[in-house]
Amino acid sequence: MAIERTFSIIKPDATAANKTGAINALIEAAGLRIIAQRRIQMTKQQAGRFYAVHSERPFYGELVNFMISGPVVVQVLEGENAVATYREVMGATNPVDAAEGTIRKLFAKSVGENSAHGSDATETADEEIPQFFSLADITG
Ligand code: 3AN
Repeated sequence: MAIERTFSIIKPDATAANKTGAINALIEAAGLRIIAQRRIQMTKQQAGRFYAVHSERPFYGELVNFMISGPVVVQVLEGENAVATYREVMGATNPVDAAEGTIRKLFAKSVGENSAHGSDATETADEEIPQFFSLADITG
């Protein structure tokens, strides 16, 4: 299996609920390594660019405003099949559909305030990681 990197965001609902450590424990229990991590307040411009792919969706404005409503923790995760592994750890987008024991089942409030972001492909991770980390920030 391939060692991959994926980009993760612990979203404002989860930082407000003080769940950063609990989420990191789930990430590490799944065999993923947190090889870069920073707690930041996203700007509207950063959030707008990050979610630009959803700019035509009706929830785009709400999503951008939510992502700047409080601090987030941006991360680079590394491990075997990191993209798919982390999406399994996160669970389905809507917490109602998320499997037991996943981040979204345990902590998410709604489909919008859903506690975590994870890249959907390695190509996406390659676009998302440099928006928040320089190469020098990442020590594998
Ligand atoms: P995922 O994050 O599981 O890949 P996407 O790519 O479909 O899900 O959606 C990106 C983000 O947009 C979600 N994490 C969620 O925060 C938000 N979102 C998706 N669908 C809705 C919706 N119906 N209403 C509000 N926000 C949504």
